[in-house]
Amino acid sequence: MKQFLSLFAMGAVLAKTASAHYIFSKLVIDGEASADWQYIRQTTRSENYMPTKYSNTFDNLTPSDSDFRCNLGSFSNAAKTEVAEVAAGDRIAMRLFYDGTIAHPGPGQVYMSKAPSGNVQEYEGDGEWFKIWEKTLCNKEGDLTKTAWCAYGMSEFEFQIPDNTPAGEYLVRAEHVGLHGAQSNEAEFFYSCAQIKVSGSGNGIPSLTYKIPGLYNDSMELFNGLNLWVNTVDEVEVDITKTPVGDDVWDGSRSSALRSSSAAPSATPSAGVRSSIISSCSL
Ligand SMILES: *[C@@H]1O[C@H](CO)[C@@H](O)[C@H](O)[C@H]1NC(C)=O
Ligand SMILES: [Cu+2]
Repeated sequence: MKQFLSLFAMGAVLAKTASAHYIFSKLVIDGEASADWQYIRQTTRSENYMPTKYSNTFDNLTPSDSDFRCNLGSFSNAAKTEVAEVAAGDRIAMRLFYDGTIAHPGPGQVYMSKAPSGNVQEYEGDGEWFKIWEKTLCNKEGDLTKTAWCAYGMSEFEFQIPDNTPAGEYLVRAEHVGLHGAQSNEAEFFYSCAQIKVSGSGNGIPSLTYKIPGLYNDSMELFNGLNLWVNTVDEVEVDITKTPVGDDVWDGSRSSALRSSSAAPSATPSAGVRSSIISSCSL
């Protein structure tokens, strides 16, 4: 955020406070929030809400590392993290630590990965990941540095486990990316993973899968080069399509998903998502 200090001195001071940052710590099932880290693997970072970045890192963790899967050291807590039972088709949510809100501009997404052994508490997340939820630009006329983004002001991501998800144990990785520092290769990634056991008789096959790390890199302009204060909404959308953020989410089907030719953000946030938008500027 060094550039910010000179450009936006007031905002940048706020940016240094913990309240500007966030991490998903609670799983919400049937409207009821779990305890922090009951179902979500706790990171071993000294300040768990700090972002992961490509440069000017907090503790050397970058999106190119294995721990970009579920956050630093979190696999060491996997065995003591419970596994939540859900049915395919259920709507669940991942909520932020301290009921914080997302105070950075950028996309939010949820990925899942099935534990090949059947036991998610032993799964490092080195298998295939697929995307089940995506929120990019909801208000294209809005301020790209704030409320243009669907996720801005949210305190949780609410999403559906696709109807046809095969039964088994999965990691569910919620992620928000703050793009306010992308002009200096300092996009900020906030993410963690829940452990769930999906029941049902689903037989869907995710057609578009990713590895983590490998999902993103800093040759992608969205994370390194984009400038939300300078670029147009069209330019932002083009940059989105050149990353997995622009890929279609898997809807549970067996047929292969087509890669979208243009970003197709949902027009409205999902019904259960809190829509309170915070008005203060805390970069
Ligand atoms: C970054 O990702 C893109 C898209 O997957 C890929 O084409 C490119 O080769 C990658 N660049 C590096 C340096 O890994
Ligand atoms: Cu920040």
